[in-house]
Amino acid sequence: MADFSLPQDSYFLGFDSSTQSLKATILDSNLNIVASELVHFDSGLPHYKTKDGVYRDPSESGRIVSPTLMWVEALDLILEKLSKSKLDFGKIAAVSGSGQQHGSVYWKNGSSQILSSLDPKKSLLDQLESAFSINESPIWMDSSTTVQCREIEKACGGAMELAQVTGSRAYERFTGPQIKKVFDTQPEVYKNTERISIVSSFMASIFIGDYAAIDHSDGSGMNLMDIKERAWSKLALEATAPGLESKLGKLAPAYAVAGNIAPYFVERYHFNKNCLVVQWSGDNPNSVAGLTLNVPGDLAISLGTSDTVFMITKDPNPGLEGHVFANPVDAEGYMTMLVYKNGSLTREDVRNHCAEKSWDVFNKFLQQTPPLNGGRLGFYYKDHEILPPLPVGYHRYVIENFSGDSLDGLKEQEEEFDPPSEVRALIEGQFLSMRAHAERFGMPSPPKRIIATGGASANESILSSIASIFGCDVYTVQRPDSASLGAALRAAHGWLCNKKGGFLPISDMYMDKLEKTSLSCKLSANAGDQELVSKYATFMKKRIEIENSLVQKLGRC
Ligand code: XUL
Repeated sequence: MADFSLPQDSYFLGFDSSTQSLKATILDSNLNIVASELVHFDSGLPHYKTKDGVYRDPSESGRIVSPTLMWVEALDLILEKLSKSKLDFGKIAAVSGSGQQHGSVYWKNGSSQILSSLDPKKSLLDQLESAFSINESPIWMDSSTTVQCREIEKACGGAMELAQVTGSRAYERFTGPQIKKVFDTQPEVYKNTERISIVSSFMASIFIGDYAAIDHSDGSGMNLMDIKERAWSKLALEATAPGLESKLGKLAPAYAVAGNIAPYFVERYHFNKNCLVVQWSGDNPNSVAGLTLNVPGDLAISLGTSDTVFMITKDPNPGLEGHVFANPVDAEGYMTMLVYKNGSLTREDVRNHCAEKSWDVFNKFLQQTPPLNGGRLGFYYKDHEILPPLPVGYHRYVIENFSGDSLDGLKEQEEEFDPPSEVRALIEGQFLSMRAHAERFGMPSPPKRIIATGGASANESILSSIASIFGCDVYTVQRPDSASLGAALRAAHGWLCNKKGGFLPISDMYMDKLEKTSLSCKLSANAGDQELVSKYATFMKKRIEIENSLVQKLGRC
């Protein structure tokens, strides 16, 4: 039998170009972390004057962008920082990465020339300064393209039809509607653009010194790809903008090699010239890889700037809610995902307002309040929410005399709850919403287990609320960033697939040694008692009724 083990004494480098930072994780050939690094955009590159890595445009409602060049500058900076780790870059066999999903980069006509001749004596910033036809990339937090969404859905025969082809109905942050907005509002700029990358393929392009393909998984987040064919959908392309296919270039599987590393990195940072650049993908697909989510019925919850819920499936069933993407480590499988825009920034907002800006106080409040919060239900949207589609606003309700079954006497409440109840209403609200929507999207109830990741997964009080609400054990992973770890793992997977000359199941790579690697996970909260779980089910039903009426009153249909 051929040997498909990783070469001893080699490293695999993964990045995560996310909203607030650029992170890197290096794995050795036993899949253990040997180095990691981070550049925080607001503090590490303060001259861009971003807040949380973004600009929220005060003059255009919902417009949220990031300076493309900040991502470019961060790349040199993180490589300089990593070189100080004394790790021999010459031993890095493959590089891959994650990008925040959906964000788009517009390369000006003629820029492929600049990209293919990067001079190692100059910085990336100096050389790419004039490479873009748009300097501020629209990102996933943007919600300014509702008009384009409705037009695309209409041209494709309706929201459901678009979802069935591309895996999602049209969403404001998805790349297709964003590109359509550029075409509709700045046709000259669109004309002056030779290539449109998404954040993942953009970073991969710099690494190979050429335009990289868009991988199938991140490509599923564009409203442009036929997820079953894993090819551009002609119908969606035509509904979006003319001449788009040539600006997007090719699609490729996530496990494919995008190219060899460019001479810029060989000469400036001493990478080996044979180092492979494996296709970059989205942060969420890479988290699915990094969390080793291999069993249907497992649920992963990532608690970051956005909160996301993932499941894997062989049998996609896209609908009007949630998303279906190609699974980045299964050539034929899919992953399903729910995304909440109001994640950690909203938890921080409530913490700052009600809990003296302290997580200790926040946790104390969570522990001292009873489950079901005396019937108090809260909806907290600091940013325009994706699921459900609701504008900024905080809404509070009380079910009087709530004992876990009777739902009579619902009252809307204008004023805030007392601070401890406010904290519980936020946390219960976020996870009841996740449970309700995940059940609608096919999650078994209870799920087999939950793997929690992201910043807030370090918070034990939050984890035990999750265990009580979902009624299953919650595991955590001892790693800071599953997206960059997942990218490093995929770098190794891509390296092996390349050696084999085709797809290899990723589980063959780690076989039974998972527990001995940095990919292991530990039990952090035990399933809540089943009586409480069913009371939460009743509470959740009420929450969904209120949510539906809020959407009817304030949201889009
Ligand atoms: C996914 C999404 C966010 C970003 C965050 O659809 O919009 O999770 O990927 O980086």
